[in-house]
Amino acid sequence: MSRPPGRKQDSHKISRELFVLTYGALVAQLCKDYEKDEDVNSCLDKMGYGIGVRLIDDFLAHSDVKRCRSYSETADMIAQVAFKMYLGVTPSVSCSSAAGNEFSLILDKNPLVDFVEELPAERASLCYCNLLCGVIRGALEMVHLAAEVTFLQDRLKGDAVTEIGITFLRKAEDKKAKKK
Ligand code: MYR
Repeated sequence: MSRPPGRKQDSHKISRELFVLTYGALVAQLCKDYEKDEDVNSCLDKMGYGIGVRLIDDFLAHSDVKRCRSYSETADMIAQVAFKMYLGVTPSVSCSSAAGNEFSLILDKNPLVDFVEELPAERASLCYCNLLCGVIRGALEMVHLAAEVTFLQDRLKGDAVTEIGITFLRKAEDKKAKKK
């Protein structure tokens, strides 16, 4: 039996909406469980890390990407391939350090907050989407790239854009090589 056109797109939309709503329920539950925003943020980051270390296999299996030769290529791949694949958006990328290891992903649209108007006043330090930082950190670690990933700006907090900062840290091998 043939499928009516548009059906697949509809089901993707529904599952994305379900995912976004489920994510909101998760954050709401963590806010009940933890009084301090910092604890919620850290919990989301840890959960994201656990997802990232598993997600990388799926990403490499389905994206057909080659090994990146620079931090810049890796940042572009995260924005153009991974974000597009899993969230349906493509952040713009800019390098923010002379050393070439710090990048910003700027999201004009963040699907994870589709149903969120604003953060409650008593949750001003909440990084609502902190799970994403953990996902990126965990995935990168699996390809031997240590990185710090944090939200630098957040539209939910009144900033003009949402910006995720990725700082690639020196690889363990680089440090050993320098000591010799
Ligand atoms: C390589 O050089 O071996 C490839 C590096 C690929 C890194 C891909 C990291 C994926 C991050 C997933 C983020 C998903 C966010 C929704």
